Amino acid sequence: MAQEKVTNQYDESSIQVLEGLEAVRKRPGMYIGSTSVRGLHHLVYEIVDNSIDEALAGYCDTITVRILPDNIIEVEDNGRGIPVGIHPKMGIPTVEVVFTILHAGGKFGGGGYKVSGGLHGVGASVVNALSQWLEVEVHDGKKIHAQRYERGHSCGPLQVVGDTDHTGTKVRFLADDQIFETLEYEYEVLLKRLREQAFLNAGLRIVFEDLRDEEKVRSKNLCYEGGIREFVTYLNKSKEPIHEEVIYVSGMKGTSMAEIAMQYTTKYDETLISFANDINTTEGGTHETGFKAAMTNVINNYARKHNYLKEKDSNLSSEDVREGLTVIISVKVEEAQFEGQTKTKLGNSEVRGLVSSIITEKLTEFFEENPKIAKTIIGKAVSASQAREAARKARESARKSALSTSLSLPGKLADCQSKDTKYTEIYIVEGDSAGGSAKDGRDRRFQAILSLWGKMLNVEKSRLDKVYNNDKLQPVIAALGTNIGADFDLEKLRYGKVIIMADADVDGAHIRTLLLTFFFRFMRPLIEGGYVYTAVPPLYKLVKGKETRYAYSDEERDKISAELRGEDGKGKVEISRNKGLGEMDAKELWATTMDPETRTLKQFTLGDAIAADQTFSVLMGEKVEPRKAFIEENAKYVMNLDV
Ligand code: 1YM
Repeated sequence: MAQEKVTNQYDESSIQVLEGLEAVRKRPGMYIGSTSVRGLHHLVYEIVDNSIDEALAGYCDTITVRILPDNIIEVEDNGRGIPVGIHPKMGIPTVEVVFTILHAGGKFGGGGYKVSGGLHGVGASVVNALSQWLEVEVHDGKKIHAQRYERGHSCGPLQVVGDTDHTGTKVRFLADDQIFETLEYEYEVLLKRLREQAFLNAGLRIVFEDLRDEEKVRSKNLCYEGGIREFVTYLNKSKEPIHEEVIYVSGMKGTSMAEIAMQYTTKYDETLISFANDINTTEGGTHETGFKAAMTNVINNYARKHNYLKEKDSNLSSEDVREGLTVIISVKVEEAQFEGQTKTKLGNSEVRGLVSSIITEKLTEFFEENPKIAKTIIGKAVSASQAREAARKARESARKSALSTSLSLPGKLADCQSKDTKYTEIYIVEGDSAGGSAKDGRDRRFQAILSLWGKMLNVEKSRLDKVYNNDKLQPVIAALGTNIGADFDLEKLRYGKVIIMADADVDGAHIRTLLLTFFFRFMRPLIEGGYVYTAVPPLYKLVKGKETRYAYSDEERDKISAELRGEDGKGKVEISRNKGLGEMDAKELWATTMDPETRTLKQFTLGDAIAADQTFSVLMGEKVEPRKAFIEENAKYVMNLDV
């Protein structure tokens, strides 16, 4: 019905464009990427983008985004309000054109930086087409003009519905359940994107409210006067910067502009996030390549000029100069070209030169004015370069020694006879006495034992080169045969199961955390593939006369104890706590912990490994406060472990 009414209003040429909105419903993926929860969130971004355009044009300073009950979205801004006058070509109010006609963009109003791949207000009609209903309200300073649409078609003419004393636009919509797999918005996902937009538009206030559950109302007031500088501070809040001030440089050329904010931390990885017209360019592009090339040049030139690099030294690499760097690059270009698989790669070639010249001029200037900061940064890059060189050497010597293959298997490895990974397993055992019992008690046909000794390695503080040379982890790498990091090869794994066997006390927990963290960071496919297990030794030993039984929990202990006493409840059952693996003899260890027929194994998941990794970071990292908090919080747990 609604459709008939609408089509009657238009002339021939506009009927053709009307079919455009049907095309959006037929192939939604082409317009918003997908109909999954991702596409659903995209609807919100499209409407918010129009408000942000208005902010960029300088007419709007506050945007409110609300998730209302039943997943209705409301976006409101205090801009000029979408024009309500009759559109000269279409003969209907411009606001109605904006919402009901799929236009190419750029035709309505000019100037400013175009977002969403260069289309102005074009998202509004797409959102409308993909909504069960949408209502728009325009405040023009005097009157409120309102119109409602259902699945893209207006339900009636634009009407004045009241008076107002301000200007702005309010849009409310319910996504179409005929189109989307789910209508449930994720608060955190929307928050992340809105926060990003607030950082990118310094001073713009974005209020975000989740009003779906009246008992769990969430709201955020996002406004950052410092813009992308504050973005860097925000990203570094749990890291340790090596210089206090966030470095900020910006510049313009023609109608394009670029700004860059950055700060180095003690971390080893790099966080580089780039935007073009407020769109996160995850596939990179010319702004990123310009930045990287110029950074490398500037830092090498400065290092040579001030003698941090001697003539004989080779240049610092592109990776070296960005180790531990957190950087935001934001560019605004009038005709942005988005390329790549997901249209998130910036193609404009002039931007490479713009970013590169800003870094070359302004960063050099900054270094000359702040020699202390320059020295710190170059020191970091030089040590990155040395670590890279050391890692390369260690890798090479590891490769060479791997040539003498199984000869280089560690001395503490008691290998098994079978080579068939369908059956083989390796027990990694902490401590020599437990290792001895395990070696004697095992089924040598398919069970290998590796005893670990030597100092504990602080993985958090180590780079790859230290891992290669560490006397505790080296035997593990050699025994498993897979190598590590970029050289990891699952095909070369020598056992079908990797079983960590350690005591149920603090030391045992420590070695488990260490190994799991190590696997997580350097042999992740091992955990992802479900190859890593922990053996579960018994907690109690129960003896009555000649009969010995083992219990793995308190409940089991009580049950077995009752069984042993028998019906008459007579006879003394001796119950002892298992002190440790080292105190079991070979037979006991086999019967309780190693016999595939009776033992319990717990398979480690990626979740366990991530938790271990975090525990490790906290326990071994450089920050004292979180470590203290962690230990206090877990004191009870640690004591329980320490049986
Ligand atoms: C909650 C969504 O869409 N705000 C918004 C949109 C527009 C304007 C202001 C606007 C733009 C211009 C002139 C111009 C749009 N207008 C158009 C079109 N908020 C929201 N606020 N006057 C007002 O660009 O010249 C498209 S979007 F085409 F009608 F001008």
